[in-house]
Formats: sequence, structure tokens, C-alpha cells
Amino acid sequence: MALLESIQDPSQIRALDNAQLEQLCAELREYIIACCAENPGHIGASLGAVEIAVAIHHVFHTPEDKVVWDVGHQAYAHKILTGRREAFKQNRKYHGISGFPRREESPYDAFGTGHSSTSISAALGLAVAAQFEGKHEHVIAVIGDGALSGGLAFEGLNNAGSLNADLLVILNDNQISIDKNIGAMHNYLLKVTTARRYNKLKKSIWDRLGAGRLREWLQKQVKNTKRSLTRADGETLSLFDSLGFRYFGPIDGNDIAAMTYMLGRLKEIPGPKLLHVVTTKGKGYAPAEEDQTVWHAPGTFDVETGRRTGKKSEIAKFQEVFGTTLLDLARKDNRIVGITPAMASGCSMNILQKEMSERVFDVGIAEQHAVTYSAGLAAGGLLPFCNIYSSFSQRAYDSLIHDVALQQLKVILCLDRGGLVGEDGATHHGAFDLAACRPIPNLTICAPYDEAELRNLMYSATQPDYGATIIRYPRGYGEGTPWRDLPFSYIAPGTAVKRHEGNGVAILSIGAIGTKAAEAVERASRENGMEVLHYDMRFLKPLDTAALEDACTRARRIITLEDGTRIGGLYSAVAEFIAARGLDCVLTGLGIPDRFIEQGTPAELYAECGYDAESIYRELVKEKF
Ligand SMILES: Cc1ncc(C[n+]2csc(CCOP(=O)(O)OP(=O)(O)O)c2C)c(N)n1
Repeated sequence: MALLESIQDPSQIRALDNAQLEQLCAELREYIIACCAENPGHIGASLGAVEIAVAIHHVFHTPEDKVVWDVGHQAYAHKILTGRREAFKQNRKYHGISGFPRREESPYDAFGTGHSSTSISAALGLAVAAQFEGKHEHVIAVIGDGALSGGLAFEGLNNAGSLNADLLVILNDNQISIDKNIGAMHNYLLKVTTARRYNKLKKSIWDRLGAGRLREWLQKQVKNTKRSLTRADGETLSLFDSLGFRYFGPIDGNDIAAMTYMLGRLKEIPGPKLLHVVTTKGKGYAPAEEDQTVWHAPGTFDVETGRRTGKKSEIAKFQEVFGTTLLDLARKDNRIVGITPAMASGCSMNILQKEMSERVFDVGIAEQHAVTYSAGLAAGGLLPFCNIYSSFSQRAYDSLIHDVALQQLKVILCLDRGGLVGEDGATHHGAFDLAACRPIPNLTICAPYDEAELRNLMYSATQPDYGATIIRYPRGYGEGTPWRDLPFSYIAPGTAVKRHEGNGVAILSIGAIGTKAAEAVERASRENGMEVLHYDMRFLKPLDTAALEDACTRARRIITLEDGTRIGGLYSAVAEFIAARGLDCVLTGLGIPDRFIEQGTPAELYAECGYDAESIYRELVKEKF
């Protein structure tokens, strides 16, 4: 790692020759693999983008020239090269560095990312701002073929193509998203990269480059590549060209010499340009190249064997409960279909997909479209289960209001990864869903306490009493409650469950975080002889007002608990209830405070936010009067 260790600053990369750059790429790969084996992260995308990162820092004058990494999960080489080599060992850890670019982390992180498809819009903003200030800066957006399926990316292209800003978009096409990339754009890119002409040219050009000879000839050929492709495959270039971009490529994005050469040329060309590069996800590590979906974020592993070493649990994840239950329901009702915006394996909709592929629609990284599309399916008589990670569903807020709720269309929106998610940090916590959805009319909003309740709520939502419904549950393992093959049991909307009888102090929880309340309640009983009344509210909307009245009659201290922002969710709903009835209660809200929470293990973050079992217990036994 001699070369990598000597790089303290990206300006040193500018002085390296091709052989040294190649060595640097190899050392970076070795380092990323070694670090991620012990401290897991998004290894596949980052291995594939090593040459892109090195070439950018070699050719451009970062940080004055700016690079925006779409999603940002592929930016590990960039982080390591920009003063965070040691810090990378603490990647995604509590008080360590973020797994995504962050403006507050480094001047080289020109724009914070985490959610997909933002890079072109953000980079365009930076480029136009630079123009306004008379600065001659280069701005580069690096976007994957998966991220390009997001509508926001098209909005950015559309806008950029009509302005004259100096923007370079590097399209990092590895032909996979997390799962198989799909959609018309994917088909189009595939057509471009598999065009015989491209393959022939690529081979003849880069073979010569490898030999280090005939450089002038090579330069001429590369120069002609675009022209010849334009002529021969007018259609091939029409998409980006017709959007006002100058299109270049496709070239091999894992070939450092080709990349630095191309970027060097493009640096001199003004206006909006798009360079299409083809890379291999997981490049340089055989197991990651072989199973690119698993190695998107594989957990810990043994470097030598590629064996994944993460703990296996007998307990099912909520995701498996969702996926299996959806299949069980779909077998009974052929109106049921599944919709996922590019997270089929993440949310386990692939369980249904394996058995009934025609009933699952992976719509690409397109959350807004996923919800409006589901509304259309519902209007057409189907019963759509649309599954979106809570934080990504923020994109679909208007679709939920305008297309689902307003028209009273029965879409069952399953929000996965509700609450604090852990190591992915601030961009990925599902903090706002409950609070954001509560004001929307015509919605039923619920959150299961455990696996069995998730299964039964999914079933109940298909029944006639339910209209458009949100079922929100966390990332990861449940409590081990039996659920598999359980006969479905109907849960009426707006019904809470009393989990513990008590007086004086009441805790009202919603969702799986309620199991921590149960732990604290049990401890208060055992250690303090205190019997705390515990209601699992289950529904944020409609609220079980009888349960609330009971709690406020029998307890003067009421504590709400939710794995979501305190503002606007259950705490607010109970406060409104108490205020409207003029009840004599003292209310405390446990939940995510009014700030963004960084990365860490869920246990560390619950403790930080004051709602791990220990903090809840302390709150219960506190003398408040
Ligand atoms: C709005 C949003 N939806 C979903 C995701 C989850 N996600 C992270 S990376 C990724 C795939 C991106 O594919 P691509 O852009 O091709 O990059 P690659 O990982 O293949 O390098 C997805 C779906 C996200 N980060 N943001």
C-alpha cells in the first residue's frame, strides 16, 4: 500500500503517471476489501467506481472543481483519497464517518447524498452558481444506470440540456441496480453498449493502449468514436444529444488510462456533456463480481474465501414476514399485485416474484411513480401492495395525497425500514413517515408490534373496512413471535391492545418499539413494584379513543413512545386528544428529537434519542409531580 499511504491530498494524484495510477487503483481495491470485510459497507458499487474516482482526482482540480456522487455509496475511493484513509476504518460507525458524502465531513464532498438520482440537479446548481460568480470551475455528476431510472435524474437532464452550464455527467453503467436493472432506459443503454461497432472499436483501441504504442492513432480513433457512432447509430446518440448534451462513449470505465485520457479531453469542452462509461460492479474481487446483488452490501466476510461471516439468526426479519405473507395473500386473491421501486430483494418482494413474477412490478428507482402507478392499478380494479423504504417514500408524498388518498383508492402502502435504521445514517432513517402521513385524510395508518401483527395487519388491510392503508414496520429482526403459517386473524381499524394492566403511569406505544416499552414496564414492576398501564396503540389513524380515555382516566402521567419524530406523530396526536378534552394529564413524548440523527448501531441510536429500554425504564420510574 506504499503509494496509497503516500497520498495525503488529491493534488498528489495529479502528478502520477498511468502505471502509478494503475497501482493506486489496485491498492485502493485491496484497502476497500480489507476494511469492508471487518466493517461492512457498500463494497460492490465502490469497487466498480475506483477508476472513476482516481481519474477525476487526477484530471480535475478538486475541491475547486466539484464532484457530486449520486447515492454516494460508490464513493469509498473518493473518501479514502481525500484525507479519510484512516477514518474509513470507522466508516458508518457511531461517531465515525458517514457511508455517504457529507458536506460537513470534507470540502471534497461538494454535495451530500444518500438518496438516488439527485446528482445531476445538484451539480447543475453548482455549475450555474459558479457561472454567476465568474468562477471557472468544472462540475461533475457521477450517476449509475440504476439511479438514472429515477425521475429526478430526467428532470435534471432536461433542465441542464437547455442551459449552457459547464456540466459533465459521467454515466457509470454497470448494468445492474441492486437487483437486475430493468426498464426502457436500461434496454437502451444495453443496446448502446452491446452495439457490435462499439465492441470492435473498444477492443482495437484499448488493446493498443495496453501495449503503450500508437498513442496518436489511439487519440484519433477515440476522437472518431463519437462521430462514427453518431453516423452509424443515429438512434444510439439521439437520446442524450436530443436533450442538449454532447454524448461521448461508451468507454471502459475500469480502464484508468482510457478514463484519464477521456476526462482530459472533456475538460476542454464547454457546455453540458455526458460520458458513458461501462464498469463492472464488484470489480477486482471475484465473489463480488459473481453475485452482484448480494455483494451490494454483503455484511462482514472472509477476504480469502469470500465467505460471508455475519451472524445467522433463527428469528425472521420483518422483511421475510412481509414477503411470505404477501405470497400467502396473493395465492388466495388474484387481484393482489406487488410494486417495488428497485428494492425487490431488500424488502423481500422477491419471494412473490419467484413464484408469480407476472404479479410483481419492479418500476426502477421511482418511488413517486410507484405510488401513482399503484393508484392506477387500484383504479383499474387490482389490489396493489406497494412496498417502499420509509425514507425513500418521502419522494412519493404528493402521489400519496393527490393520487391515492384524495381519490380514495385502495393502495396498501407498506413502509419498510420505519424508524432508526442504523449504519446508513441520517439520509436513511425512516423518521418522518408517521408524522407526515397523519394529516392526510382517507388513510388508515398502522404499525405492527411484532411479526404476527404485521401478518394480520396485511391480511386485514385487504378486507372491506380498510381503504388506502399504510403499514409501517422496522428494518431487521422481530422478537421471534410465531407467525409462519398462522391462520389470518382480522384486526379492526383503530383498535389498540392492552399489553400490561396498571395505574398512575401509562405508556402508549406504536409499532415494534413497543417491545422495548414492554421490557421497561416489566422491569418497573419487578424492581419498583410499579404497575404501569401499557397500550400498544397499533393505529395512529384512526386513534383508539376509548383506549386513550381509559389511559387518561387511570393515569395522570402519560408517556408516548414512537420510533419516529416526536413532532407530528403519536405524541402530537395524544397531545391534541388531551388538549381537546381538557384532561388533567402530564404528557411526555419519547421519540426522535428535532434534529437529524447520524449513523450507528440501532442500540446506540435508541440510547442517544432516549428510547432504549433503559431510558424508557428511567422515564417510567421518574418522580414527575
Ligand atoms: C430514492 C432512493 N431509492 C432507493 C435507493 C436504494 N438504492 C441504493 S443504491 C441503489 C442502486 C443504484 O444503482 P446504480 O445507480 O446503478 O448504482 P450501482 O449500485 O449499480 O453502482 C438503490 C436502489 C436509494 N438510495 N434512494
